[in-house]
Amino acid sequence: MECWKLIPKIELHAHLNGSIRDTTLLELAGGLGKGGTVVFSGVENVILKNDRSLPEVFKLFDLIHVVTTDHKTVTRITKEQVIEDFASENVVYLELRTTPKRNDSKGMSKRSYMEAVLEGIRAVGTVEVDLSRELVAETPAVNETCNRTGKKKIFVRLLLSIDRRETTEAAMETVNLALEMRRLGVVGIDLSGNPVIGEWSTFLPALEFAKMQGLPITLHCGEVPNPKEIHAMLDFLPRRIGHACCFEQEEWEKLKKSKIPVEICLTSNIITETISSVDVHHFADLYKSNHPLILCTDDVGVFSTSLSAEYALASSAFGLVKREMFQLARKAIEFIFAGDEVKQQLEEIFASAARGLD
Ligand code: 6MZ
Repeated sequence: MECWKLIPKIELHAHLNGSIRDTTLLELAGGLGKGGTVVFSGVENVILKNDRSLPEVFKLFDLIHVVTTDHKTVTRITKEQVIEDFASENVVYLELRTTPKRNDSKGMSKRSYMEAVLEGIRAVGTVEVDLSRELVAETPAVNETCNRTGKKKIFVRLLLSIDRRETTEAAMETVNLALEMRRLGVVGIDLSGNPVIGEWSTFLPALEFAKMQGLPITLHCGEVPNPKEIHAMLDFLPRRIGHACCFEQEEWEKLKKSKIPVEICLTSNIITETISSVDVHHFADLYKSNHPLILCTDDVGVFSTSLSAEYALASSAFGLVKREMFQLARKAIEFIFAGDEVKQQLEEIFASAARGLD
């Protein structure tokens, strides 16, 4: 695993509340258990369960949200669990996605939720975080994964997720928030949530508006069989899609023609049984066809994985050697939502790492 940890990596599909360590969730649930808000033993069983079907995953998310959704906790999980954990994996660019949440009982609006996320990112002290274009302009370019102080450096950008349970108005509120927060590191919009809930037509007006405003969009697409929706999503021409598990021949043809990059989350797909085993995973065909793809984690906490573990799995399952895996990681630069300046800096990081390969 150490060799996969050492190569620089780009993470483009990671959900904030899915990326929390079990130990932290248990600690937080323990606190709520003492206050009588949750029954700790029940929560413990759900958190420590290893095999999770797709419907069970969404029940778990509802539970995680009970445990995490107050400003202080959102700040903490962003700082400790997510940014520091990804940096320790040698992730050099992280596009972290999260669903802005309104929670009246905690005095939380979608905006104040996002401010708590930003506070968590800014509070990171153990690694140097590059959060927005403005900061890049102020800081001299550093071409290595470590800066002058010897700290690791990670670029972090945010995607705001629209949950499939939301109304058109709520989705529009998220898009407007993303537009307002563009200067603060928000680079795009994601559509996610339980794939058996909600209609494409509900989210389309907000997604079209986002596209019109120049916000890049990624869609969870084909996590369950739904040919009509898959076709509509591909016709929308998002900048990327996630998963693409339940495609039929016609959909594969359309996808390949479109060249829309696919965010691949191997362990997530296997644990949720959207793909029966890694040897029949569509990664192999897409890779062979030279279709743009990016190896990602989805939810490192929920699926007990890491980006290095996903690289190790892909390498062993599909017979790819270190240099090929390195190229796969490097190619992801093309598909990030941040601008050319960041791409240029990432190119330099990978060029420098390539010299030390083998
Ligand atoms: C679809 C997923 C997901 O936004 O609260 N999410 N949506 N498919 C998946 N694959 C298993 N994994 C996570 O993070 C948790 C939310 O991300 C979405 C769900 O809406 C979940 O509630 P945030 O930070």
